[in-house]
Amino acid sequence: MLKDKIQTALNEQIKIEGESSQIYLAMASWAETEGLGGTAQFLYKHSDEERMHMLKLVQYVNERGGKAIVPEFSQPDVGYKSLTNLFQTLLNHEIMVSEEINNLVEICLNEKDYTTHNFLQWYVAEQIEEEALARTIMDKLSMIGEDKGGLYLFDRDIESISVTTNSEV
Ligand code: OFO
Repeated sequence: MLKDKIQTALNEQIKIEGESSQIYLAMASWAETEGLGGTAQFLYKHSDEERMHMLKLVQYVNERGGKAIVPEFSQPDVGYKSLTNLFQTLLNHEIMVSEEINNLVEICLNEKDYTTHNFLQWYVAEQIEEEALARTIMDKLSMIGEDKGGLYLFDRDIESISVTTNSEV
């Protein structure tokens, strides 16, 4: 049985993962309307993966005898100044999510809930990968600068990149 404190913290994380999915969906849609089809596909996949992260938490809470709360979401930003601005926003968001996961891990340790602590290790590993990928993308974009040919290749290549590379969701 989950302690109330753990259940509340997990439900907050459910909301964060769902919001991540909404944010990346809005980013994908923006990229699509800017003619950046590869980037849009990458972000649509990323949005789906965040939804799976949310789902995994919902099922975990319910399996442990708790009650998952399906949250309300606010509308995400729908416009970006540039691709660099979009991916900087994504990187900042992932850094925030990593901090939230770390806080959750700390709560589990304080509450001696080692089962949830173990469950959360998948998220800890996932955040390392997501942050690293976002930083690599930012490095590439800063190399490309205003070069249209570089941007064309970037958009073509990013479509084949997957965010989740380890284990199943
Ligand atoms: Fe759920 O991994 Fe990004 O936010």
